Amino acid sequence: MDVIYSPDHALHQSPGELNSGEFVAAFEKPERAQIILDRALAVGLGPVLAPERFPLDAITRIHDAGMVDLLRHGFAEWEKLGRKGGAFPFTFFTRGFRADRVPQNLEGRLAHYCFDAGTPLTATSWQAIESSAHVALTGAAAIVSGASSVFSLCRPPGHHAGSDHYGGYCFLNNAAIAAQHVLDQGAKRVAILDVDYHHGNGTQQIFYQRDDVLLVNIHATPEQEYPYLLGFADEPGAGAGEGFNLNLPLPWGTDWEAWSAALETGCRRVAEYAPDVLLVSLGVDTYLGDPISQFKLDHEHFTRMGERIAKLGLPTQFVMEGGYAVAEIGINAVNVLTGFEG
Ligand code: Q9C
Ligand code: ZN
Repeated sequence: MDVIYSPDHALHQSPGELNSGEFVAAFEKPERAQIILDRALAVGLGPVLAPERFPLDAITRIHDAGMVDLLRHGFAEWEKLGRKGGAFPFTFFTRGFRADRVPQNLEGRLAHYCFDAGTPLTATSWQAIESSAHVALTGAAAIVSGASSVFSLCRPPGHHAGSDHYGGYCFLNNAAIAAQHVLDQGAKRVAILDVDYHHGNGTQQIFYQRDDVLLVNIHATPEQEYPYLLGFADEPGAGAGEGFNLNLPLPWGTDWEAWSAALETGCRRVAEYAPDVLLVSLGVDTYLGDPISQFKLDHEHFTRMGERIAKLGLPTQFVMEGGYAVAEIGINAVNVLTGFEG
């Protein structure tokens, strides 16, 4: 399958993140995408293509214009204030605060839109963020043109970014932007299967009230794991979207046996929905060696995962999300794709 990749991802290099009360080196780093690309080339997965450019409208179909403006221009303001390091908030929006007033002040805008201290903006972050969305959009366009599968090697990842909030190493929701593009080009129904270790809270928020996107999420239970505040089993969707959100939370320590049972449940729901297109939010932080995660999948399980997804027989776009065991990330991600190809 074609691999969509831009070297511009390396323009986002997080200076660090808050982890258990300490500022530590970022887990989400440029080597991740480079190693996945190297592995894709080594196994001859397919031609590597550069992304096309898309109008900003393809992004603001999903995201609040004020948030996009902060991502584009926030760091320049931060720099003018003489700040060192990446731009991120020190105070956060929560219950009781005014949701209807977007502050003009930079600190206020960061507090309004950003929900954690792991997602800093740097001088060149926007170029990487935009390129990642374009990598997703180019993959979506390939599917619209009749490709049976494509791999969008997105970085930074996207599934924690909601319509008007960002965090969890994610700025723009690449998978959601791709899904909307496919719908805007005439598809009637899109399913998103999110296999990242963490719950895709942003994707859920974006499509929660809609029935034209089915979202199935397999992830570590928020009772134990980030993002803590969303991703429980009793979140079925609302309004027209009721019945079109399926969360399959699993406890720390989950192995392939339990994880693959959830995949089976999720795949059956996708098949029942009979979408025109399947998008896979492909995180491989379910790997047993992942430094921030607590599931127990090994290399060969990623191959099995790809094989099961292929059995759905749907045009499928894979969009890269998380995975932080950098040395093994290429093997794990590409195993899903070669498993899919059979
Ligand atoms: N103790 C994705 O996988 N917090 N994002 C980690 C580590 C944030 C993960 C803290 C995890 C975000 C796309
Ligand atoms: Zn993750």
